Amino acid sequence: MSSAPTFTLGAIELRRIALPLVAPFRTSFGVETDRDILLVRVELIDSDGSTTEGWGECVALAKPTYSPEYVDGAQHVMLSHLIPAVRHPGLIDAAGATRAMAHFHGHPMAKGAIEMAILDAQLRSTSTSFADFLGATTLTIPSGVSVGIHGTVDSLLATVQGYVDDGYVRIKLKIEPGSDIEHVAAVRDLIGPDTRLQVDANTAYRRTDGAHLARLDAYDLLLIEQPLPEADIIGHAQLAAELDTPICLDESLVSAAGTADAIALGACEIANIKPGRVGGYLEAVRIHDLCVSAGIPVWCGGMLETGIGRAANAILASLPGFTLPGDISASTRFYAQDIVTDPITISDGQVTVPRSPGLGFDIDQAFLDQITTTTTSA
Ligand code: NPG
Repeated sequence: MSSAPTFTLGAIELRRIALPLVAPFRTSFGVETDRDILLVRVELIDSDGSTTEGWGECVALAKPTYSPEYVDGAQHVMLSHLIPAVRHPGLIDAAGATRAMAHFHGHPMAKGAIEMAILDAQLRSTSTSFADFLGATTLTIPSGVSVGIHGTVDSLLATVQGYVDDGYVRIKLKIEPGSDIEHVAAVRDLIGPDTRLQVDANTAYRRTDGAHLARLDAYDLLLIEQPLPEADIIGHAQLAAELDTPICLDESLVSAAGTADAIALGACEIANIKPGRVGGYLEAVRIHDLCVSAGIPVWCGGMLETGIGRAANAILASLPGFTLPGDISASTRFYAQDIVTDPITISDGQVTVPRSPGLGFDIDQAFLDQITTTTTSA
């Protein structure tokens, strides 16, 4: 990564937008039907006095179900603590902003969205693409899709067939006790042995479920993601020894240091990297780098992002350690209309890595204004 110039922070605006999902998305922790999304808009002023706008997307959900953060809380901590801290140093860039927020515990999704907006503006101000900033050269990445828990096997198979027809190269099934072995068996039967398949439990099992989860070994899965609660690193290491299917961590990994520890303990055979969960794209790159050094395959997770986060994730996932397809599906997988004019699409199962200046998207201002519920200056 090249070093960045420093800027003065101008206006900061927090926007909330309301976007319905094209279909309900059920996981072991609940059902999402509509998104209430917090966006951060910053203005950076460079040494010539010219102003550049940048956008960040906070991936916190409406309720603290995936992790402790939730969208109202994220907005509160930004306004009360994080933004005042970032304003304090005077000159700033994305890495400096993150350092300025570091003394506050937790809140990685809120911190990550602020860092993201500043990174976007700083790259745009020098007409640099995020891909060039990262040194990423891959032009396209394979696209995987995440499939929610379905009430019946028949409806699950109909949904999966639709995604196979759309060209997705990897299917991820959400599972929970009671909706697991039978669902996986039926989907493997439908898609055949050659289509990549993995499962995500979102912490729904316990250490004592090892024998049950070992039944998944029969279905040649790429991985099982986060079977146990996030704090149970030792439990994941025990499961890794019990199962042939590799254990992948998601919710447990909130920093590079913690990821290194989980790998050292044998709890993390594959890593899901989600920039929002780890406090931003810069920490995500550090996790990528340490996983590459440790020989741990990584892939890029998703948090139902709009075109802002989806573009940035596609660029991150073009780094060489991302050897498994990520949850970077077409925008239409979740949204009928996106807030960018250049939403992520798939073609032959691939997503083109954005290369425009900044994080790789252009805001559709008219649509954004139409779906904005509140705007707050900070
Ligand atoms: O493609 O953006 C996407 C969603 C991928 O399944 C996905 N995300 O735990 O990984 C997850 C999961 C999820 C996160 C689901 C938040 C619901 C909310």
